[in-house]
Amino acid sequence: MHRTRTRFAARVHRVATAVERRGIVATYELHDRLLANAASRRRYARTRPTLDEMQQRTLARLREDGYATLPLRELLPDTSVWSELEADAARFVSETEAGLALEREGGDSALRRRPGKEFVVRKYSRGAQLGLGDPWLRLGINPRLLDIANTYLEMWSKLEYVDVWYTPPADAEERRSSQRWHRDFNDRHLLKAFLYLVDVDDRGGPFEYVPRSAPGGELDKLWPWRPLGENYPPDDELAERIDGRAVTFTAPKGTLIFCNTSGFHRGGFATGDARVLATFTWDSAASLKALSERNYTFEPSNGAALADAQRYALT
Ligand SMILES: O=C(O)CCC(=O)C(=O)O
Repeated sequence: MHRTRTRFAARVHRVATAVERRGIVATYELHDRLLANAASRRRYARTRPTLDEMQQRTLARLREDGYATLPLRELLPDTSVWSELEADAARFVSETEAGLALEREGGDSALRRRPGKEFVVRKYSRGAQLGLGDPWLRLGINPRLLDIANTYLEMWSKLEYVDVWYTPPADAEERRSSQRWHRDFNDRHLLKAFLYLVDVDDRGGPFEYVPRSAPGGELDKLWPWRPLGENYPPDDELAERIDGRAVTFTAPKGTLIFCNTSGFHRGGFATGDARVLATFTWDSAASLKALSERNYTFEPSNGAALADAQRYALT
């Protein structure tokens, strides 16, 4: 009797999960085609930003290959922006290294990690309350970056994730989770940026990407992106299919990598030095309705002037 009930419960659970998954997919598609994203597309169409030549070059590369890189200082020549980011990153690195030393001695630290991806220490992880005093949040809505994101996505985007990551050299032999080839689950309308805060060589866990594998690219049929789809194909099969076409981003500190990570990518398998980077995700309102959740709450401050597209990105 007990065995029968258990089997029945397992079946109910399976059916309930399948129904729930169908609901999530339907909600996403509805918001992508008809509701939230339709409104974001209209907003974008009414107020298309004007891009300068460097932004246009970045956009053209993104459209062609799904990625584009440039030194941050070329996009943002104001040196005070970089100095503030660098000082904040240095504080995060020294707090993280102190926490890691404590853990090595058997103590408990307050370092933030996520289950399943413990190899990354995060400045914010989830539940951060961020205002315009935060230099990383400000970078995520800086019009020099946000205008590229919105033009690439052809809609007003949402800044879904902002964080700084410290990835120590791997203590495992094998690649795990995002160190393996995968497509991000968040959205088919997706742009990420990674800003290297240290020099990253081939032993520093460089980011890697398969050009033209994002939706609309010539390799988009390889284990294609789907809402709640199977995003991690067997590594050896993928390696065989892409046949050496992946790009490895070894690059100096200050390099900004824009990338549509609904295409195949991996990284963070550091074997030499620790890797430190800031990361930003812009995606669509439909993603926030169904597939993803912001990792921060925006705390507006009185009197701070935000353009409409910036406010939209944060709320
Ligand atoms: O750490 C990396 O280089 C890869 C990160 C990644 O997979 C992601 O942000 O989706």
